Amino acid sequence: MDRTAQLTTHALDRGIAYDPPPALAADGARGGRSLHVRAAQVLDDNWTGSSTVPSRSLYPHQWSWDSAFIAIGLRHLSPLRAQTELETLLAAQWGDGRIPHIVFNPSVPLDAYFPSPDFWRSSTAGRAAGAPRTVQTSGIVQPPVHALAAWLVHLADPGLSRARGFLSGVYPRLAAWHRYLLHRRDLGGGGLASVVHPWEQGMDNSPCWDAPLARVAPAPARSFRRADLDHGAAEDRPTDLDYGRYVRLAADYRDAGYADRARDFAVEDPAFNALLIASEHALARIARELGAPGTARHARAQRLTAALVERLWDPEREMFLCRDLRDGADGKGGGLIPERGVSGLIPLLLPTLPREIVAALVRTLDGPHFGTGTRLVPSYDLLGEAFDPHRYWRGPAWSNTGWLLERGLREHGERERANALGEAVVRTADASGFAEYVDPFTGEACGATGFSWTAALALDLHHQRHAPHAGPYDEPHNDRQNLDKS
Ligand code: 9WN
Repeated sequence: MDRTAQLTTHALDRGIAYDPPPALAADGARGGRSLHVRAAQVLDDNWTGSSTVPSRSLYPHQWSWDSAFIAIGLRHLSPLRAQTELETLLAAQWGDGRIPHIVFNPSVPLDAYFPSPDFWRSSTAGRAAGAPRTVQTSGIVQPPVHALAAWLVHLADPGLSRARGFLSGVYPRLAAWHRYLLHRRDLGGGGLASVVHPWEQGMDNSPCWDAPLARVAPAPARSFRRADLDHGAAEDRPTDLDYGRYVRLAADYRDAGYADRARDFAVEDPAFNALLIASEHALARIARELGAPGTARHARAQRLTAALVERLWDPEREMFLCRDLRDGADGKGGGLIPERGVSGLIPLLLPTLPREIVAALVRTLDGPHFGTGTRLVPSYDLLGEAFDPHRYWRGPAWSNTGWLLERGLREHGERERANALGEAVVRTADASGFAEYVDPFTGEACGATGFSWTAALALDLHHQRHAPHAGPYDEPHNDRQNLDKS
C-alpha cells in the first residue's frame, strides 16, 4: 500500500484516528485519559462522515466558521478528515462566491433547528445568486477563517495534501469567496467587507449590535418557533426580541433574492475584516505553494490592514470599533459604535499592524475592560452596562476568540501573555466538558457541552505547547521572512 492509501485507510477509521504522541498522552491526564483523547472523543462523536456538527443537540448541521476552527483541531487527529471538513463546506459555495453560514443535513428533522431550510429556501430564493441545487443552505455568511484553516491543515501533512491535490482544489473557491466579500460586500465603499446580519459576524447578540438592531422592526413572535430553547437555558441565550429582529433581517434578505446592497443592518466589523485579512495572507502562501507568486495578495492584505485602521481604530478607547453604515454620516459613511466588544481586539492577529496599535491593544487586553485576572478574555466590556457573564456574546469567554488572541499575541512576540492565555483556554475547555462558552471569572460552563470548536482549538493549543518552534503561521520561524516576501 502506498503512503497516501495507508494514511487514508488509517484516518478514515471512525475511532480516535491517531494515537497521541507520548508527550501529549501523558500531559494533563485525568481519570487515566489525556486531554488529547477527551477532545478527540468530542470531535468523533460530532463527526457525520463528511463534516462535524458544532453540537449534536443545539446545532445539528454544518456551520461555516465552526468548520474552519474544527479543521484546525482535526488536523492533529486526521489530516484527511480536516481536509474533508473544508471540502464539504466549500462544495456548498454559491455561484457568486459566498460560502453559506449553514449547510443543512437533509436527514435531520426540520424542527431540530430554526431557521430551517424551508425558511431560507436557498435553491429558489437564491437562484439568481447561484445557490447550489443539490444541497440546502442558509443565504448569509460567516467570518472568512477558511483560507487560514486550509493553510494550517495543509501544513499538518503536506505529503497527503499534495497527493490529494487539496490546495489546488480549494484555492479557486477560496479566491472566489474573498472576491465576493471584497466586491459585493464593500457596502461602505471604503474597502472593507460589511455584514448584513448579526449571525454573519458570528457573535450574534453582542451589545455592539444593540443600536443598529433597534432600528429593525421585529418579526412577530407567533410567526416562528425557536428550537434553541429546547436545548439551551433561556438566560444563556439571546432574547425573543433579538430573535424577532434576526428573523426579520434574514427574511428581508431572502425576499430580495439575497441581493447585496445597503440594507437596514450593515456593519463593518473589526474581527470579520481581520479574519479576511489573515486569510488573504494565508491565500498568498497557498498561491506560492501552488507555484504562483503571492506578492499581490500580501500587498492587498497590507492595504486592507491600513483601511481597517483608517476606518475602525479608536485611539481613545485603544481598540477597534464597529462602524454602523446606516448611522449619521461622520465623513466616512456611517458612525463608530461606542461599545467595546472582543471583536475589536482580534486585529491583533495582523502581522503588519502598526507597532503603537499593537501596544495599545495589549494594554486594553490587560486593562479594566477586558482583564479578568483569570486570563480568559470576555466577549464584551467588563465595565459595559450590558455586561452579563452568562448570556452568550454579552460577556462569557469563548475559546475561538481566545485562540485568535493567543495567536495575535504570539505573532507580536508577546510570548508569556500568549502562553498564559493559551493555558487558561485549554484548562477551562477541558474542565468545563468542552463547553460552548464559559463565565469569564469562574470558568463555569454555559450553553452546550461537547462543543466541537472548543475541543478542536483546545487540541490545537495543546499540540502547540509541544511544538514551541513553530511560528504564528506554523512554519518554522526562519521560513517566515521569506514567505512574507513571496
Ligand atoms: C446562528 C454554531 C453557531 C456559531 C455562532 C454562534 C451560534 C447560531 C445560533 O452558533 O449561532 O448562526 O443559532 O445562535 O453564535 O458563532 O457559529 O456553533
